[in-house]
Formats: sequence, structure tokens, C-alpha cells
Amino acid sequence: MKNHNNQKKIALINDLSGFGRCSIAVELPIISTMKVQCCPLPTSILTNHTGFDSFFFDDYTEKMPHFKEEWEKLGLKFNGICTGFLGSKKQIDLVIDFIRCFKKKNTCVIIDPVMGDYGALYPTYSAATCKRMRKLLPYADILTPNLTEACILTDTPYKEKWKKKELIALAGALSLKGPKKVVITGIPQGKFIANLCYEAGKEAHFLRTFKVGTQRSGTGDIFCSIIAADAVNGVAFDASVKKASRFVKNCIRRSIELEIPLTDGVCFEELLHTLR
Ligand code: PXL
Repeated sequence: MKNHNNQKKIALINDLSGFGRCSIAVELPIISTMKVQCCPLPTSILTNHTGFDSFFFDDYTEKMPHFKEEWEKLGLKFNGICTGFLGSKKQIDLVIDFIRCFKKKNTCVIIDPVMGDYGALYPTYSAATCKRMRKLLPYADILTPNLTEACILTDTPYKEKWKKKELIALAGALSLKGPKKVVITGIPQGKFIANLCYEAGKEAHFLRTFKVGTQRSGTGDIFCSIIAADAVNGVAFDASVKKASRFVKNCIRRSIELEIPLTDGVCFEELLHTLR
């Protein structure tokens, strides 16, 4: 019988940046390629992401409740809810509202607590927004912070060098706040980049890939969208983390070949077919 819910779908709550390959602009094609219907709910619209010297930012907070109302009328059911860049405290409260409305027994909530990188906050994030972000953690099934975000969320001072034990404790502290699965991304370990894969009740482990080039914008969003699509497709968490890190690494490699500026993210379009 025809039904809006015959195919797996993810509600994607994130910004739409016209240039710079991040958030919805990368997550939508990836989730679609992985055979999951993607329903975007924009939090803001930007000409280009905030890593450029200049950008125009249009806040979408006031329009966000319409999505919840109309999608409820349509009777939409989501297998996944995936959140990313949020512009204000009010937006975080609206996201909580949305999750409360649409999270059912089989809905996986994936929260990418986008707040900063390299020990610093993104320019649109205030200390108050970061504090409010912690309120989202109890609703998360999967959390995908980078090292900077993991520190902010646990009130841990950021530093460059970490012992494995300290990182596992950091992931454990995050997991205690809600998410059963946590992956701390982009941990520099000499020639490698590691992701710490933590599942409550299981032994934590580090998955390492050779570092290629420097970190680029949007790679966290690519990573998170693969984790989200895999989660609703029932792929094991560590296999999914491996797939996501390998894909990001290959995208960075191709971007170096094509001499893509760091601000412009990665040319994932060239490799999208490998996710099929
Ligand atoms: O990739 C994270 C991200 C998402 N959205 C916007 C950003 C950034 C990082 O700079 O500026 C608008």
C-alpha cells in the first residue's frame, strides 16, 4: 500500500551553506546515495560557511516549528534524526522539541555537536549556546564530536597531546550523559589520524588511518552522515566508523590531487559512487 513511510528516512537538521561543501550540501547527497530518504530541516541559510573571511547568515529559527507541524500532519516517521550546526539556544530547544515529537522506539538519534575545531569555537557559537548543547546529549543514541567538541561538552581543557586512557575517559564521560555510542573524531597520532570508537558495555578501541594532508571543512559532516545512514541501515558501529574514516581520507586525497583550497571542503562528488 502506498505510504509516506515505506522507505527508510532521516530528518536532517542542519544549515544550508551555498558554498564550501558542508552540512546539508554534503549530507543530503551522501544519505541519498546510501539508499535512505533524506528530509532536510534547515537551521540557517548561509552564502558560504563561517570558515571564510566573509559570509551572509540568515537565521531560520522562526521557520523551524513549521517543519514539525507539517511533518506531523503528514504522519512522517523517521528511522533517524540527525542534527548538526545550530545557531542559537532557541534552536537547540526546538531540536529537543522535534526529537520528543518524532523519536519512536526504532528511531536512532545522531547528534553531531558542531561547535568548533582546533580548540576554538566557530564564530557563530557563544558560551551560552555551548552550554545549552549539553541539554541535547540525553536524547542522543550516537554522538560524533571532534576532540574540541568533546572537551567543550565535558568542561575539559583542550590540549594537543592525549594519553589513550584519557581519551577513553572523555568518551566514557560523554556516554554517561546519554549516547550509548560515541565516536571522537580526528585525533592526531603522529602519522595517523585516529577515531575513538566507544560503545557502552564494550571495550573502546581506536581506528587509525594514515593522515593525508590537513583537516578540511565539512569532513565532520561527511563522517556523521555516513554514520547516520549506516545506523538506520543496521550496519555495526565500528564497521561504519571504519567506512566513514576511509571515505573521508580518500576524499582528502582526491582534493589534494585536484588542488581544491582547504576552505572549499572535499570533492566528495568524485567518490560518492564508492558508498553504493
Ligand atoms: O562543518 C561544520 C560547519 C557547518 N556549518 C557551518 C560552518 C561549519 C564550520 O565552519 O561554518 C555554517
